[in-house]
Amino acid sequence: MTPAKPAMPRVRTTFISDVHLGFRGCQTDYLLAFLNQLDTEQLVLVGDIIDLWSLKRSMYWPSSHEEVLRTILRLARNGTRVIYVPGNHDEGFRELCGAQIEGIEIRRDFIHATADGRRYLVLHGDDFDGAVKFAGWLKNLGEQLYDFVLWAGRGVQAVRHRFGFGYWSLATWIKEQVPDARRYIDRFEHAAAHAAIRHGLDGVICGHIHRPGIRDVDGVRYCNDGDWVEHCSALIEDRNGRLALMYYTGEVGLAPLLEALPGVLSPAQLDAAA
Ligand SMILES: [Mn+2]
Repeated sequence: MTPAKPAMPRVRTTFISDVHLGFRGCQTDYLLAFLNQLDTEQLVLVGDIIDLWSLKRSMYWPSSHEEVLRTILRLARNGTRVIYVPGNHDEGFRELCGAQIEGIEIRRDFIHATADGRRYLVLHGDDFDGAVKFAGWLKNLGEQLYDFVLWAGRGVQAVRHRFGFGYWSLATWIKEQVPDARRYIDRFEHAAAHAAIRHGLDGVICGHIHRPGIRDVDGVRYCNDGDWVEHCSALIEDRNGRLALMYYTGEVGLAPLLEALPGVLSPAQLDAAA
């Protein structure tokens, strides 16, 4: 007898960004495993889903990248509300803001109301590059060097995997060694938080800097859903409106990870509460 598949907790909203399809650094295996297990009422794509800059530099479009798009379209067909907020690497899609294509709503930004009534500004985050007034490590390092570091990191990861070590990102480690990195992140977080304050909202949800995090900044909540190049992270809203970050690098099934998030009820707990 095969053991019963653990039931997947249903979450209210899943935010992901900075997937960078068309770029070699995209962790499609983990992302596909994540999306194929996920049971979410809403999926919000917070920008840089397709990396048009990278595709312009060199055409790279393996079937796994195509499969990510197919999986997202399938979720939309099967009743998940999908909202796409283009970022700077997929800026071309901003011309389609306001349109609905294959059931996917395309928006420049929008206000997300959580189940407990809090209101968050959702946008990619490149809007704050000007306010940060600091080129940031991505530009300092240069796109080409970032590519190289991610490539080298995959080599390191392959060796680690062979010897049974878990996922680890060379690019993240390098950025942690850059003294100005923390200053850049602080400025970005403050600029994002102040956009929420200006609009009289409870918080902001964004991506862009490839740095997942949830923090209270100047009285509002700053949430960054991270990326699928280094961190393989998502921001999850449970049925009660609580927001939590999760990381998925495929070592275990998704169900136990979701159940371990604060506030996410397992199907059994939901039954007991009904
Ligand atoms: Mn971006």
